[in-house]
Amino acid sequence: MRSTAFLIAALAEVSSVLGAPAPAADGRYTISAPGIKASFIPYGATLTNLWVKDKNGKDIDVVLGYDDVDYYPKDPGHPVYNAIPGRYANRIGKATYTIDGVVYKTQDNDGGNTLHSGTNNWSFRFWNVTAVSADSITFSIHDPSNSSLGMIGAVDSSVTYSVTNNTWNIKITASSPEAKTPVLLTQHTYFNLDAYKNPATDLIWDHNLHLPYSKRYLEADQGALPTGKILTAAPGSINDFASKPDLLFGHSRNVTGFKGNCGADGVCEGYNGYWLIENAPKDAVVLTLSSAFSGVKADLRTDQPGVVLYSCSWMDGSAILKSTQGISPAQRVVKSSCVAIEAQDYPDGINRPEWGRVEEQLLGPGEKYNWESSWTFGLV
Ligand SMILES: *[C@@H]1O[C@H](CO)[C@@H](O)[C@H](O)[C@H]1NC(C)=O
Ligand SMILES: *[C@@H]1O[C@H](CO)[C@@H](O)[C@H](O)[C@H]1NC(C)=O
Ligand SMILES: *[C@@H]1O[C@H](CO)[C@@H](O)[C@H](O)[C@H]1NC(C)=O
Ligand SMILES: *[C@@H]1O[C@H](CO)[C@@H](O)[C@H](O)[C@H]1NC(C)=O
Ligand SMILES: CC(=O)N[C@H]1CO[C@H](CO)[C@@H](O)[C@@H]1O
Repeated sequence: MRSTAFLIAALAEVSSVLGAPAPAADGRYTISAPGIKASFIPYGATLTNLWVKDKNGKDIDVVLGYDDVDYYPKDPGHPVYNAIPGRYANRIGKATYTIDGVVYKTQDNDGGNTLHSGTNNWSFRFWNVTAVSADSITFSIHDPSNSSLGMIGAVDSSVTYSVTNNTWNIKITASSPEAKTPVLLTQHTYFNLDAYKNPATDLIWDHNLHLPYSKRYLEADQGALPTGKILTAAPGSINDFASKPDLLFGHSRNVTGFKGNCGADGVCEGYNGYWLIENAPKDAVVLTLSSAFSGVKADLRTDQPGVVLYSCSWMDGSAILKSTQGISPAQRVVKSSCVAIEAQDYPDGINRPEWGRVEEQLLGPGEKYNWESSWTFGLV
């Protein structure tokens, strides 16, 4: 009798003949191109591993995650590791928004606000794999109307990840054929470009961060909800990443206010906010993250008007590392040891007509949502 293992092997052979890789036994799909290799799982349309070359020519896995793919849905912390949160990422202020005079209440799951759409969050769902090749994979999701409180009208979305010569490309599309609804998507990617292998520190503060087109950022309250005000960072000040290409991410680490710079009445250290990308030429690199230790440099290009930076203040040291990362089995994902970088539209823009983003953030019949970014890896 033919065993399941035999059938899986036979299927893998057929698909490799066709050029389409089958998933590994644990369900992970791996795609590759010169200088880059990436693995994904259907849960949350999640990137689990991203290997690029370090300064010694070695492959280094630069994103956070778990070896055990079955642990992602169980993880009580659920940091949205490299997944697609939706249908409206980040916060909806006071768990309320209004379309054409009708007030909608969403779920309060974040101190009075809605975070990542509450129980409607796409990062907790198993997406369908709708296309796969040696260097590309597409995940799709059908999100029924009101499948959580206050998000009316079905939304269909898909994300295509592909790799080409040192570059990870991400394209997201969505449509909302039944009703006008808030849609704001992102790839919630967590980096540590040293793969936790720097003996001097696991903290992210020695990475360099440059956002040449991001002098301005959104002021936020203690709950990380934008207040509506747009502020300009003075050169060298705590929220400045625009004035110089060689600023350390933690350049203000020892300045009063660094602890508390991201709210929670002084408890959130570092960054959890939104920087505008303004007057960037088409296809310009809008953000560079790099590390002298590994020598890896990551350049972001995006069609989005800004980026969320979150420096992992809420990581409590309980999450384990992948076997591809770290230098000791005792290492954990400690506070401020990573950075999530999320290219997206203005958080809570549906509630801020003064920003002029409301129409951009509502998707309705006959319209198409498009989101595109890429990360190109090289050496510093
Ligand atoms: C996956 O596809 C099936 C069949 O079309 C559909 O019933 C299901 O809702 C889809 N899953 C998601 C997450 O969209
Ligand atoms: C959406 O679901 C909630 C329950 O979760 C219900 O109270 C509300 O009436 C529903 N809204 C619509 C428009 O169906
Ligand atoms: C691939 O990338 C490297 C480094 O960025 C570059 O030198 C090379 O020309 C690229 N090759 C192709 C085929 O684009
Ligand atoms: C900032 O503080 C850290 C941790 O206390 C320390 O290691 C570092 O030397 C300080 N840097 C400066 C420039 O004072
Ligand atoms: C934070 C939060 O609301 N998480 C929810 C995301 O969605 C899943 C499945 O719909 C829920 O089980 C989680 O509680």
